[in-house]
Amino acid sequence: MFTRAIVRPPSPNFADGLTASGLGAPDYLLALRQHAAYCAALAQCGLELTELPPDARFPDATFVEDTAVITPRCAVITRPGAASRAGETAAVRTALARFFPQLQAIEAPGTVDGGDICEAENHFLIGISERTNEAGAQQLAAILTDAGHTANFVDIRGVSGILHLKSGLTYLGDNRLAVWDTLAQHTALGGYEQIRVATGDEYAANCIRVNEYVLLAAGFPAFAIKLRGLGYRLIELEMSEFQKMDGGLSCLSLRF
Ligand code: CIR
Repeated sequence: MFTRAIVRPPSPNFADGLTASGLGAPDYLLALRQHAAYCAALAQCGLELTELPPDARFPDATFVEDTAVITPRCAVITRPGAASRAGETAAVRTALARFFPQLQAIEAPGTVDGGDICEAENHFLIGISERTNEAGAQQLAAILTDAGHTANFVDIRGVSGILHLKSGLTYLGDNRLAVWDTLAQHTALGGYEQIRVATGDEYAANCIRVNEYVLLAAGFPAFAIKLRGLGYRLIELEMSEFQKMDGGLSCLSLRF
């Protein structure tokens, strides 16, 4: 069960962040409304939110998930793989220190983006990507295993169109992964029941299980029907402005 989340609304220069989506510039006011609806959904799931102030020095800082990895046994400040995002961790470190006196951290030359880390019960899938390098993945795996978790690596550098591991998959609970067709054969993912996300619906794979609900991007009716058919209670959220900046549902919060 999650009880808390950290969120950070987009700053007015949100459109200056990194993106390769080719979907055009986001509308800031619409992004704010979508962010508010996202926060309301987390509250509906029973979470108490800590809201960090936007910071115009870091237009990607609304994607707060990338700055930390939090488990029931440890909390780790990451070292984001994009130079423009490095400074985002300071405010998150301060906020998390309240809840986690023993914060750990990824050190140079390691880089880790939280979006590459998928928690599946006690096991962690660690994506190695353009953002999370092997040194960072090794450091994180060592921290997690010291804490009593298990971890393995999923190298996604050859998978086209993926930014982070969790752009392409979500752990739904009950040994189930929602996963892109193009990732499904990955050897590291063989042990899970796979709920396939069809080509064309890729953005929907970044959903999040939060207590009794699954939060899902709006606009993917076939995938929503599939999840409802499996018994999940869905909250569908408009995410268009975050999608333009290559961000998904998971990236907008740190849940613990
Ligand atoms: C970036 O490229 O870093 C941001 N524009 C989007 C980050 C999305 N984060 C995530 O998927 N965890």
